[in-house]
Parts: sequence; structure tokens; C-alpha cells
Amino acid sequence: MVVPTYNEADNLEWIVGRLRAAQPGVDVLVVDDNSPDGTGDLADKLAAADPAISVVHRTEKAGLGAAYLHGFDVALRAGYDVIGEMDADGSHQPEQLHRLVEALRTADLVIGSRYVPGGSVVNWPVQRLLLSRGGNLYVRLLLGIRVKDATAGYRLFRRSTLEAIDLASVRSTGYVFQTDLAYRTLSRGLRLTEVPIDFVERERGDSKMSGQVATESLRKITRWGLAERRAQLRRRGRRG
Ligand SMILES: Nc1nc2c(ncn2[C@@H]2O[C@H](COP(=O)(O)OP(=O)(O)O)[C@@H](O)[C@H]2O)c(=O)[nH]1
Ligand SMILES: [Mg+2]
Repeated sequence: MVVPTYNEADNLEWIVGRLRAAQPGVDVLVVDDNSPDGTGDLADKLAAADPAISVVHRTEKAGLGAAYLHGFDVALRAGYDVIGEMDADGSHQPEQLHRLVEALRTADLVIGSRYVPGGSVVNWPVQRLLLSRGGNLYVRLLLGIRVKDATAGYRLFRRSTLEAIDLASVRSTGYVFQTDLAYRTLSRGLRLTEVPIDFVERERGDSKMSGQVATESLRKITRWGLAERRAQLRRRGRRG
């Protein structure tokens, strides 16, 4: 599991401990963007005490997508067959990871989803819920993909999926990275499955969601959506 961190010193040991307890066979790769609160040092201490934990230190905060690309690269080089994503703030419960693991048997990408039956969001203010639901609706309408929670960050990829979707050409640096990868997976004809999870809002530390992150998402999804429509029109034109 790749766990990106920026200022998660109050959460990291707790969440990694829960993950190691719930899934002892799963290795952990923390990708820290030189957090000013010392998360990187803390990760090093955890790694020194447990061979299943490793750390990538990056020089500056460069966005969630950039951190994941770096982490995936390290995990792919290390030879892992399954590579996952999980937040460090406790929103993704390690005790529910088995649901994703089971679903991966018949999928190429599994998303732990808040918005399929049985899924939920705990402790989000109504504005944040609207932003997330609205964002997902916009994604479905513009990209025409039938994913209920395309922006979710609790995931398992088969190695073959990450190899098929051309990570080298991904330009999404922020949270839109999640939608980008879901869209790429479906565009390659690969199998995407959503399983319900209970997403619990963080109790410690601050969200890194920002206006810049939201703007990148809106711009990129609009651009991809328009390209989708143009391609559709061309196909219809050829058919006469
Ligand atoms: N390395 C790295 N991690 C990030 C960055 N932005 C967010 N994260 C991490 O990504 C996860 C999700 O971020 P969070 O702030 O909880 O977003 P929210 O749940 O959407 O409010 C957390 O583990 C963050 O520490 C970043 O720029 N770099
Ligand atoms: Mg969070």
C-alpha cells in the first residue's frame, strides 16, 4: 500500500499500525513530501523497526498525484503484483481492506467506494459532501463513465493495470489524478469494480483539499469531456 503524507505526524503511526495489524502480509510505502511537522522522520523510525515499511522522501509538496506516481514507480520496480492507495488520516479503514482484496480476484482496479449501496461517509460537513457528489456527477456526465466514486483514493491496482495505462503520460498532480486513473483504466477496456467502504473524516490534522486542487479537477475533466464528445461526433460522422 502506498500511503502519501503531508503533515500527518499525528496520524501516521496509528494508521500504519492498524494496517499492519489488519493485513500483516501487506507492505507499506510512505511517500512524504518533506512535511514540516516531521512526518518523514517519524516514517523513518517506523521503517527502521519494521522491514515491511519503507519510505520515499520527496523534496517539496508537489501534489497527491505526483506523490502517487513516485510511489507506484518504486513499487513497480520492487516487483509487487498488487499496488494500492490509502490515505494516512484514517479515512480509509485498514479493517475494510479485505473487501478490496477479495474484489480484485475478478477486477483490474478496485475502488473502495462511498457511493455504492452499503458505502458511507462519516462526519463530513454538507458542503464537502456536495462538492464530492457534485464532482462525481460531473465526471459521470462529461466522461460517460459509470463509476459512482471516481475521486476516491482507497484502491487496489493489479500491476498489469498500472503497466497498461501509461503512467508516464499522466499530468494530473492533484486529486484529479484519481479520476484520471479510473478513466484510463476503463478506456483500456479493463475491469473496474467498486466495493462499499465507510469513509471516516479525519479527526486530527488538516485536509489538503484546496481551491487549486478543485480548479485543476474542473479544468481537466471539462477538457477530457469535450475531447470525448469530439471523438463521439467523429465516429458518428464516419458512420455517415
Ligand atoms: N505526499 C503528499 N501527500 C499528500 C499531498 N496532498 C495530500 N496528501 C495526502 O493524501 C491523503 C489525503 O489528503 P487529505 O488532506 O486527507 O484530503 P481529503 O481527505 O480529501 O480532505 C493524506 O494522507 C494526505 O496527507 C501532497 O501534496 N503530497
Ligand atoms: Mg482526508
